[in-house]
Amino acid sequence: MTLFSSPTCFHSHRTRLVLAEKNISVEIVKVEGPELPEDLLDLNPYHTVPTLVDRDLVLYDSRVIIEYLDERFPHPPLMPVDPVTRAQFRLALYRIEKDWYSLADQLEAASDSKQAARSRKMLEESIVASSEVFRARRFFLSDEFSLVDCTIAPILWRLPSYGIDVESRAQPIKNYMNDVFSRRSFQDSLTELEQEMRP
Ligand SMILES: N[C@@H](CCC(=O)N[C@@H](CS)C(=O)NCC(=O)O)C(=O)O
Repeated sequence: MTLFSSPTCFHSHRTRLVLAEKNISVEIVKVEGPELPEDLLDLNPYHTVPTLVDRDLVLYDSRVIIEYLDERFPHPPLMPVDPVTRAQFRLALYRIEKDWYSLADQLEAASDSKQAARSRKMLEESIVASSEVFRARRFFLSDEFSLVDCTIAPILWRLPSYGIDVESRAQPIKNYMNDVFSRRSFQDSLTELEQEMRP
C-alpha cells in the first residue's frame, strides 16, 4: 500500500493518523512543492494529496480513504456499528469538513492579512463554541477514539501555527488535546514538519 502524502497538510495528516491507529504498514511518498510525482499525475485526475494506492485500487479524498481503511482493516474499529450512531458520526464528519476544514483551508490560502484574520477569528470562535461537546465524553461524541477524532486532531494540532489559542479559553478542549496528542498513534502520525508546529 502506498500513500502520497504532504508532510504539512491536515487532509494527509488525518489519513496518516488512521493508518497509525490501525498499525497498517504503508509506504509514504512525500509530496512537497509544486512538482508532483509523475505517478500521482497519472493516478489522480485532481492531482491532490492524500492519494492511496492499494494494489489496483486508487483512492483520493481523505474522507473516502479513511472510510475505506476502517472497513478494510477493521481493528480497532473507528466507527460505531449501530446505524443511527454511524449516521451521527458521519454528520459530525460532514460538519467538521464544512466548517473547520474549509476555514483552515481558507486561512492557509489567504492572500491578504485581512482575509486571514477573518478566517482565523471564525475558526477560533467555532472551535471554542463547541467546548461543551468536548466536555461531555472522553472523545468527540464517544468514549471510543474514532474517525471523528482522527479528523479533528490535525486541526487542533495546527492551532498555534495558525495564531489561534483555544487552550486558555476552553479547558475541556485543552484536556481533549492533551489526551489525543499523547496517544502513541498520534505521535507516530506526525511528520518532522508537523512536530515543529507546536513548541
Ligand atoms: N478534499 C480533499 C482535499 C485535499 C487537498 O486539498 N489537498 C491539497 C494539499 S493540502 C492538495 O493536494 N492541493 C493541490 C491541488 O489542489 O492542486 C481531501 O480531503 O483529500
